[in-house]
Amino acid sequence: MFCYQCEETAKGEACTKGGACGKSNEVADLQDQLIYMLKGLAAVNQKARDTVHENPGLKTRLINALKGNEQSKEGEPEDYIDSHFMVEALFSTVTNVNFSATDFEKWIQDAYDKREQIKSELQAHGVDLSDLPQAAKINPDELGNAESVSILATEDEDIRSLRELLVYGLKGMAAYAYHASVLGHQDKDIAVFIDRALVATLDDSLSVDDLTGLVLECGSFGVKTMAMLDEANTTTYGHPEPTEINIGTGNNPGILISGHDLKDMDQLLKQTEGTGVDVYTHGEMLPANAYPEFKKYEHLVGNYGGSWWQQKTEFEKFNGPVLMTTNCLVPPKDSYSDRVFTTAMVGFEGLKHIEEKEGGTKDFSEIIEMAKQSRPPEQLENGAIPAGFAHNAALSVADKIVDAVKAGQISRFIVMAGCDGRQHDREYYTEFAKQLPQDAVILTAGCAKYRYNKLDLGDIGGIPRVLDAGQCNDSYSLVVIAQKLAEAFELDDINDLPVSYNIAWYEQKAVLVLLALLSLGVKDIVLGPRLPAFVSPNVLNVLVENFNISKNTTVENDLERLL
Ligand code: FSO
Ligand code: SF4
Repeated sequence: MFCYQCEETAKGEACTKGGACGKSNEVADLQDQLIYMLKGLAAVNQKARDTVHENPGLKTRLINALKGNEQSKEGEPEDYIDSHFMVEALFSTVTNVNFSATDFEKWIQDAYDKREQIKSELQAHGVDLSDLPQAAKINPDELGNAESVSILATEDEDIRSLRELLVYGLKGMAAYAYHASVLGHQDKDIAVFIDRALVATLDDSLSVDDLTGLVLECGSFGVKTMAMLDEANTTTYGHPEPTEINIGTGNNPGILISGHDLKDMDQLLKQTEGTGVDVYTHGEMLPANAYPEFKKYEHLVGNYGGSWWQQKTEFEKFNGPVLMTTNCLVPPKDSYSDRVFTTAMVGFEGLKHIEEKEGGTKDFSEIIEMAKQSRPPEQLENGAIPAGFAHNAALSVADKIVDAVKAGQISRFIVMAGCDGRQHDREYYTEFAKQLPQDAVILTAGCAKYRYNKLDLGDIGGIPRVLDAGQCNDSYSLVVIAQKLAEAFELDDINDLPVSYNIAWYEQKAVLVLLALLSLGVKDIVLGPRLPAFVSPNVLNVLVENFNISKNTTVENDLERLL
C-alpha cells in the first residue's frame, strides 16, 4: 500500500504498512484499484458522450440498453451515464468513510460491469474503441498485478503530485455532489468535469502547467458543487437560523447520528418521533440543529460530544446506538461496536449496515428498537453553543457587521474553517482562538470549530465572535459572506477585505475547499497543522508564487502576520 491522501499520513510522508486511520493494506490497494477502474469508466463515459454528440440516435439506444441495470436516480443529467455511481464510488475512498474490502471488491466489479455494458453498446454501434486507455480495458482480476494502478507508477514527482491533488479534489467534490444527488440535485457539467479530470490523470502528454490549470478548474467546480449542495439543503430543509444548541443530555434513551448527510437526519427524526427515543448529533452533524425543518422536532435534543476523533470515548458513554452517515468513522472498539450502524458509503467489516430501499428511503427501526433497550446517554457537559450562521443568517445582519467594521468594533475576520484531527498539535487552534484580540471575529465551518466553539468567546454588539456557518461544505457560505462584504465595502478584490485565513485540513473534502478558495483568487492562506505530503516541493512553489500560501507556525507569529 501507499497512501498519503490525508493530513495524518505516517511520518508526514505516506502510510505504507497499514494506515494511521486504521485502513488495512488490502483496503488501501483495493481503493487504488477502484480509482483506476473509475478512470477507465470515465474514459468510456467520455467516449459515449462524444459519440452521442455525433449520433443523437445512439442516445435512445444507450438509454434503452442500460436502463434495466442502471442504478441512476430520477433526474440524472444523462440517463445513459450513471454519474451517481461515479460520485458514490469516489466518495467511498475518502479518508474514514469505508474500511471494508468486501465493499470495495463489489464496487470494482460494478465499475467494470457498467464500463463493459457501455462499451458493448458503443461497439454494436460501430464505434472504434481501440484508443481507449488501459484503465478502460483491464479486467478486475488483472488489477492486483497491474503496475499502472499504483500512485507511485507516475515517476515524475511533480506530475504525480498534481495528479493526486486533482484526484483528492475530485473525491471531495464527489462527497458533496453525492449529498446533493440524494436530494435530487445534479449537474451535468460537474459530472462531465469529473470524467474529464479523471481521464486527464492518465494522459502522459499533459504538462505541469496543464495539470495545474485542471487543479484550479477543480476548485471552480468545487464552488459550483458546494453551491449546488447549499441549494439542495436549503430548499429542502430551510435556511439555517442562529441557534443556541444544547450540549447537555436528557433522560430518554437516544440515538446519536454523525456524518454529513441531512437526508438521513430527516428520515431518522421522522421515524423516531413519538417513540420516546431522543436524537443527538455528533461531530459534523451538529449544524443540523440549526435547520428549521429539524429544529421543529422536540426530540432532537442537541449535540453530544466533540469532533470525530473523540468517538472512541464518546460513543462508549452515549450508551445508545450510533448511526454513521459519512466520514469520519474511527475503527470501533469492541465495547460498543455492536451499537454502531453504518449507511450509504460508510462501511466497516462486522458493523450493521442500513441499505437504502426503493425510492431512496431507509428503515431505521432496528436502531430505534435497540435505542429503546438502552440506557440514556451519560452527560458529558452542559450549556449551549451558538451555530446557524450560514450565509442567509449572516447576511441578514450584514448591515450590523458592516457598521461594526466601520466603527472599528470589528478589526478583522479570521476564517478558521476545515477539519479537526487527533494530533496534539491541533491545540494550536484553541490557543490561536483564545489569543485573538477581542475585536476579531472567527468565521468557521467544518469540524475544526470543536477546537474553540466551547470557549465562550463572547460577542461584539450582539454578533457572536465565532460565526459558525455549518459543515465543511458550508465553507461555501463563507465565500458568499466574503463576496457580499466586498460589495458592501465597494472592493473589487476580496483580498482587500479585513479577512485572513487560518485553515486546518485533514481529508480530501478540505482539499476541495482549499482549491475552491484558490480558484476564487484568495491569497495568503495559512494552512496547517502540516502541509500535504502529496504536494511536491515544485508544486508547493507554484502555490506560494501564485497564492502566497504558507504553513502555520507558532500562535504568536501567526497572530502577528494574520492580524
Ligand atoms: Fe470533519 Fe471528518 Fe467535514 Fe472532514 S468530519 S474531517 S473536512 O471528514 O468532512 O469536517
Ligand atoms: Fe494514511 Fe491517511 Fe491514507 Fe489513512 S487515509 S492510509 S491515515 S494517508
